[in-house]
Amino acid sequence: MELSAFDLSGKVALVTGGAHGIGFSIAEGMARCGATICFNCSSERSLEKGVEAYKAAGIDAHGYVADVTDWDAVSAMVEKIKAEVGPVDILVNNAGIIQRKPMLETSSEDFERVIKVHVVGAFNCAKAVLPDMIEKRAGKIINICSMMSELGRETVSGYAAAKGGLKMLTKNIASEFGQYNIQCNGMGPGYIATPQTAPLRQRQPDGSRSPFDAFIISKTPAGRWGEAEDMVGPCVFLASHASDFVNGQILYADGGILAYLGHQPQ
Ligand code: NAP
Ligand code: GCO
Repeated sequence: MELSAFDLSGKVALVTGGAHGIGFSIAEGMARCGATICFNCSSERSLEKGVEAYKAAGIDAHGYVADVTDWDAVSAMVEKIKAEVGPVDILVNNAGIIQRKPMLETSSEDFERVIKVHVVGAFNCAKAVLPDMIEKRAGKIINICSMMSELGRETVSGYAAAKGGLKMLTKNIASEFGQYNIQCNGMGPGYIATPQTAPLRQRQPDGSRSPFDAFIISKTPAGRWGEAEDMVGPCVFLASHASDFVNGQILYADGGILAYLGHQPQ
């Protein structure tokens, strides 16, 4: 194998929810490895900010507003990308939301919305890009999973159900389309410092860590929150020829959380 196995030159990558946070960093990293970047988000305001951020990073990205839960919008976006940029070679299903509420206070509508964004959204985007991947006999789909693909915790019933579902959708896409040289894998971030987790990291009035923040640090063998940049290497690997015989796996980039029982009593 040569270093060029990681080269993404000539590839068109669509990163959903790529206007900021983890999606932006993954897209930025893939651009550095040669890919042409397309991203979407849910509002014009976010699109403008995203386009500016890519410009500031020296990346000529193609941005679109499209709600991943809306099949017509996703299908129209993928057609537009095909006409303007080319067929999608790499899809990163990253768009996501979270609601933190005890299960008994969660409405079925709220629960359903979280499932819809993560699971139906990933299904819609994969379904829209798969026909061209099948025709090319090549394609990479990366689903952004979570610690909650494996673990539960209080207040995130919808999110855990969604990320567990996304893990199984990953395995199913791998099973159904592996015959066409299409690989679908998941990348599971640990606890990463992005706007999504900002409420969990809010400092106490005296400047010290909140109990949840300290809890996460103690559960993470690396002893820190992850940065969005930490997610780039695993995703570039899963997007590149270096992973052509890796299919249906979830690669966790969590600083060791899932391997660790927790601090032994002192
Ligand atoms: P973020 O900063 O909140 O970014 C989420 C992105 O998803 C935003 O660009 C948002 O669009 C987009 N989005 C949400 N709903 C959408 C919809 N219906 N249609 C289209 N786009 C939509 O979150 P993040 O922390 O970077 O997380 C990115 C992914 O990683 C999520 O799937 C999340 O669950 C997962 N994850 C995060 C962590 C963590 O610790 N941060 C850990 C594990 C997994 P707008 O810009 O328009 O709002
Ligand atoms: C939470 C967090 C997590 C992370 C992430 C973990 O409330 O516990 O938001 O769910 O965002 O998905 O990998």
